[in-house]
Amino acid sequence: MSDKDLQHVDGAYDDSQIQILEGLEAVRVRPSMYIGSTSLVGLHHLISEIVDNSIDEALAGYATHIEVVIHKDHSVTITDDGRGMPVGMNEKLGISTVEVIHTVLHAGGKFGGGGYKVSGGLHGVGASVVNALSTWMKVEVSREGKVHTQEFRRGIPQGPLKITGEAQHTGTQSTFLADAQIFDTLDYDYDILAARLRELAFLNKGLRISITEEREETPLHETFCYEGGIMEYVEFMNRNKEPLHSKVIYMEAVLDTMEVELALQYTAGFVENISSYANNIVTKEGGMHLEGFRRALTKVLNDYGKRFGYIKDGDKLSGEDVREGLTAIVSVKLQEPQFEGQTKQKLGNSEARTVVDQITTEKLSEYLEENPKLGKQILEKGLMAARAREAARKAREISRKSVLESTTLPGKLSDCRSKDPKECEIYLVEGDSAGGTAKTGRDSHFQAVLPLRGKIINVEKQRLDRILSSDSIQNMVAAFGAGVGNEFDLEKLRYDRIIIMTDADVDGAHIRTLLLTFFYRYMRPLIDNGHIYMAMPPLYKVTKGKQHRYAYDDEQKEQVMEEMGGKESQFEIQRYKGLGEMTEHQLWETTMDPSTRTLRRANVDDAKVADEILTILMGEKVEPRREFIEKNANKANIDV
Ligand code: 0RA
Repeated sequence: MSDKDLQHVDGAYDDSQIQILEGLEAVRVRPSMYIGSTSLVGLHHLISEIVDNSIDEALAGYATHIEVVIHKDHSVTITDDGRGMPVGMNEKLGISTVEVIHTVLHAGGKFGGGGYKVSGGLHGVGASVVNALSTWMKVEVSREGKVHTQEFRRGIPQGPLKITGEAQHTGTQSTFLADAQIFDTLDYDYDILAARLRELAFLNKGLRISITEEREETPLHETFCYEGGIMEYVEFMNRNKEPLHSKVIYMEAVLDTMEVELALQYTAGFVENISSYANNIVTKEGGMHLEGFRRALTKVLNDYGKRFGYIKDGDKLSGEDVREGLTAIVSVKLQEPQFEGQTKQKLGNSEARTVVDQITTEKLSEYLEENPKLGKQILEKGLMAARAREAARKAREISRKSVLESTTLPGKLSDCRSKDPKECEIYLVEGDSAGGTAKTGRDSHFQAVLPLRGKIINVEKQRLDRILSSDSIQNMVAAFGAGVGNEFDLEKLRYDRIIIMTDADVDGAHIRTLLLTFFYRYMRPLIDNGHIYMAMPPLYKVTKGKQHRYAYDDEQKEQVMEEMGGKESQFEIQRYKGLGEMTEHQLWETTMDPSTRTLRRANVDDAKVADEILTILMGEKVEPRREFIEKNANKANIDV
């Protein structure tokens, strides 16, 4: 620093001034220590620092509008209509408060004594850091009927705060040009900034925030203002989803100086989407406020469920169950936020847990009492999730057992003698009677048979969780030996070919649909790698004298008869009502003998269509897409 830089400071070339200049210099030497990085992220940080101060003024109840303008020359102006920064003299330092704010490190947010209840405080470094990292900066404060202006270059005041005009309103306007010597880029990303400003508008209901980008030929401009605050945020987050209830549940309260706002809405989906904030800062790692919310949500829904008979004695919904399909925002504003964790994005204040828990418990219980229909819907959704989770757990357990101790094969399985998976195949057969025929008729060296209980699935009522808990499915998991779900391991598969052998009727088609869907969702590699086949048992046996042939549908039957020739009365036609009606020899000859049988390999499309159909039929999707079903069911050889 040269003496010339300090000359404006009337005579006060003392220790405090030197300290200030050393402070600003430190920021320029190690900018990342103050703003994280000098990349685009750091550049955007400059705007946040200034905007945060204006947000604080809005939180204090004074500012209602914040405007951000990105100019052609890469400078940025941020304007608010608050009270205006204090312009009086700071006696201790001998300079104006405006100058203190722009030159003294860590002065942000906490200056002015008793100024704010809460502050965005993660950075708290504020205007002085922005100033130090800007080629130039200009601040204009309107208050007490005057405009007060001060300019800086690389943090150094170019003169004291001066009155430069008359003011009709109050407010603060800051313009700065980020220093190209410091930042890798000065190219602000409009979309990123707009998204952050929109988020801030959601988090501070009623606050109007606008952004203008003047660099484009046709300037971009957006204004964000949400009277509903985070309630509208949840609606926005769910805009492409199917809400379970039309109204977002919203709660707010102030307890022990902490402001808590909660908004939640369940969707028909399964993903949990909860964002938490402390003083407008996203807490990606969660923290105490989120813990309080989760704990209360689980507790309230369990209590409610028990009281109204949805949950039976001894049963319990887990946290995961009650959060399935939930979109929520937890936003707290508190006096001294403690940010912890790897990325300082976790709220550490333990009082936040108590307060959020208390408010959620009280308000949500109240809300459910008043809206029993919604209470029922939420409880049913949670119970569904609990069932699915239990079924998945069971299936995992079974597969783990079977992988570890491969001797515990299901009792229903008639395994083959060969232990070489490459030559082995397994027939999944509908019903015990057909299973018996297949078992006697097969070549037991390489062919295994697993009868599946041919119970017809009531697609209106059944969901995948039930399917997973069925004996048949569990037997398959154990027999295949490769696990299920995320733990599925193709290497462990005990059979190269898995052949679905069902009757050629509607029930058979249902079972086939169900199996394909199950493989698609829980054993996907089986489909992707072509291990799934569909057997094609014939529908007719056409006999003429000592000759006989099989036909797979009516058309083929006619064709076969024509080919064999002769009068109608010479033919004996047998129609198989099911596989169980065939003799073991017939079954072998038509469907199981590798040299004569026809197998159809199931592909991803078949499985996808099956999955889609089952999903729709089971009501996972609200809008039934009949047209889709009918169009595709044919293609995939599935009856509905
Ligand atoms: C402290 C006290 C007062 C205003 C502010 C801070 C203030 C700071 C910023 C930063 C950006 N915009 C701002 N608006 C206001 C006013 C104290 C009083 O009027 O008594």
